[in-house]
Amino acid sequence: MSDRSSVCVLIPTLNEAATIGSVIEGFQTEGFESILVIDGGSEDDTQSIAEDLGATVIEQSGSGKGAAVVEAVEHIDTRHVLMIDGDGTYLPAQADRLLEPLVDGPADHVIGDRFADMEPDAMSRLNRFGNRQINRLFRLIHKHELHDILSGYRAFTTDSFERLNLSSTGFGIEAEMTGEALRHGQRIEEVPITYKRRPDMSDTKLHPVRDGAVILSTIYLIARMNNPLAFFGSVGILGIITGVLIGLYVGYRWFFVGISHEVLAVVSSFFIIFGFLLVMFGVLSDMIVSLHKEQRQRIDRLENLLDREE
Ligand SMILES: Nc1nc2c(ncn2[C@@H]2O[C@H](COP(=O)(O)OP(=O)(O)OP(=O)(O)O)[C@@H](O)[C@H]2O)c(=O)[nH]1
Ligand SMILES: [Mg+2]
Repeated sequence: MSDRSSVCVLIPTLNEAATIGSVIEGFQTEGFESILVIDGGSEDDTQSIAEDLGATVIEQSGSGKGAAVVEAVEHIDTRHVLMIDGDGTYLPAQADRLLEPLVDGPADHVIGDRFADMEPDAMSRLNRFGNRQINRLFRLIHKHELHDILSGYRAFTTDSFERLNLSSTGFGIEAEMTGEALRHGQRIEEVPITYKRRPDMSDTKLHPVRDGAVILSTIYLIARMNNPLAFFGSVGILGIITGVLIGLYVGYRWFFVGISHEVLAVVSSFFIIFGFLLVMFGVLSDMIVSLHKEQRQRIDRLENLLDREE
């Protein structure tokens, strides 16, 4: 069992009265004393239940899970943070699985992989499909083998979290944390966990279509920083393909029908030139990112050396 005193359990909540009590008690049974609930202004008894059990409760100043997590970490002064949803879908008894790679091993950020052991109806078909596609896209962009980047059960060092540039206020936060951690060269590990379904009397806060779109646009924006070639290149190649298709049509009409389409020919050239420019821009940005990464690794090494000497 890892040392509990270096860990703060962080629980973002919004109307989770049905489950918050058992989540907190679960962690107390496991020996955790520092439990911080960051509440989004629940209209049920979430806050009072948590307070009665001895947890620290803060009401967030803005709104959204992402904003809540960022605000909460500012209040934390332990070395490690264990983050979990308040909806009883994750098991406090599996805390050590997430903490061990952090406390004993080399990891900076540990993600609980829900797909390792998921109750059959824990995720709707739409959510499961969306999750899988999002993970696939993320792997494609980052070339890093992760399978559940949107998991809400994770552990990280407070230090490593503070280095991330996070701007997602809502459910984009998990994707952004993962992408940012990779961009900063942090060591991410995935461990298998159990994912249970929400109890009947509690309501999800996730809107699959709206939040799915937010998450996808977050991933695309992170790609701009981590893999600009994919970001600009994909749009560029789309432009080139569009231009070539229009060009083929113009050529066909000219050769076989004898009609010339000057305006379309100009549009086609525009798309092709614009596409090439974007791809070139992507290649150049990619070089800048690589150089920047090298410099940052050097700075990180120096920082670590200085830390050790102090
Ligand atoms: N502080 C705060 N917490 C929030 C907010 N929105 C959601 N949460 C909490 O964030 C956690 C995750 O939200 P869920 O609705 O469970 O989202 P999910 O796990 O992706 O979806 P489910 O599959 O339905 O469980 C829960 O503990 C929510 O209570 C918010 O605006 N502010
Ligand atoms: Mg949940």
